[in-house]
Amino acid sequence: MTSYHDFLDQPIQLEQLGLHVIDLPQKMQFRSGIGVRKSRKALIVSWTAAGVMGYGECSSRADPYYSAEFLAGSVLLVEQFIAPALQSASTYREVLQVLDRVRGWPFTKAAVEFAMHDWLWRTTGRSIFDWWKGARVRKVPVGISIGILPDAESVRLKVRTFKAEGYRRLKFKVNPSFDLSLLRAAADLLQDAHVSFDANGTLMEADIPLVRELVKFGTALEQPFPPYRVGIARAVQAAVPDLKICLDESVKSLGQLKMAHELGLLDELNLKIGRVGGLFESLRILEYGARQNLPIWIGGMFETGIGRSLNLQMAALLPDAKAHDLSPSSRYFDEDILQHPITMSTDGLIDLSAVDRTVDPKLLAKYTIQKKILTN
Ligand code: OSB
Ligand code: MG
Repeated sequence: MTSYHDFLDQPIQLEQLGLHVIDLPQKMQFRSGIGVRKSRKALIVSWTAAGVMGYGECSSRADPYYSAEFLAGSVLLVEQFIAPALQSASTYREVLQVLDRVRGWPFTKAAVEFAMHDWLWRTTGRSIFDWWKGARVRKVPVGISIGILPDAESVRLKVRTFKAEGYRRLKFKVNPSFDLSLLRAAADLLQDAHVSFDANGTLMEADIPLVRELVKFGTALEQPFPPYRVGIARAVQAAVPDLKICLDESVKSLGQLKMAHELGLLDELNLKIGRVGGLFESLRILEYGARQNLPIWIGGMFETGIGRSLNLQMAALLPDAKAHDLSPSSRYFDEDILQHPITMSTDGLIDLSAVDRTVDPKLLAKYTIQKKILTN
């Protein structure tokens, strides 16, 4: 084999596809431009054959407010269209062909690929990452995404705590009513920190004054405008020449990334493996980024350890990234569904060699609120 493309020739088997809807309580609520969330409701796909079970997590939200995908729809899509079509697939490539036929729904399709890939890895010890030719790191630098907070005191407290925990970037969620005085009240603490902002597509031309203030921090502004509102982006870019844009929601495939890049709509990419439809597409995006000198880092969606451990493997292929949104599970959940929760050192690194991806079936069952087993 000479490249990760050849890995798609790997034969696969499938006896049962499992759909596990979990509801994992969060330690605290999280407010962003999207809304408020209190627990992680998600679909976990299991892929079983030859006595081995692989798992894949669908990162999208239960509601359609981040992207068009939503949990109940993901379950229906797999049940009615993907599972029946998988019956004839006998290689990795054929599974991707089944998934490619479905328009949209990248997170859901990716979860099926993740489960299959996990099964393949547990069965053969081989993974698509083995065929990546570029450099990689063993320790992955981590940043934290901070929800919109109610007052200056909580901002100071969080900033102090997260700096002490070692996070290498503090990413603040913002929206059009974001109160900059809260940040000013923490200016002394933020001075030596790497600060960035994520608007989750909520800003418009009217928010130029806010954008002007945010760019003073010198970092890219993540998904400032709603996806595909090129006119707004152009207008704000013209009004605020220092604006650097990091795209998230807008980029759902390599094709969309190329288009946005050619149109001058981004300076860096928050790559969520699920959002672009999976592992294979993500590796193609990594190659494009390397060729074009486009900075890429890996984003998260509050995954459980199942999704997080995969995100971390992808992040390891980006040696130049300063920080990825991949906080350890303990930040969100009292209990994860891996046997051993993922942990971060006080210098903000997660050591991949210490990540054990074994799922605890008892914990998975404990947090499962709906389950379907589809027999192939
Ligand atoms: O916009 O990056 C985002 C979580 C859910 C939905 C969208 C986003 C996020 C995050 C969380 O920022 C980052 C993380 O998982 O640590
Ligand atoms: Mg984002």
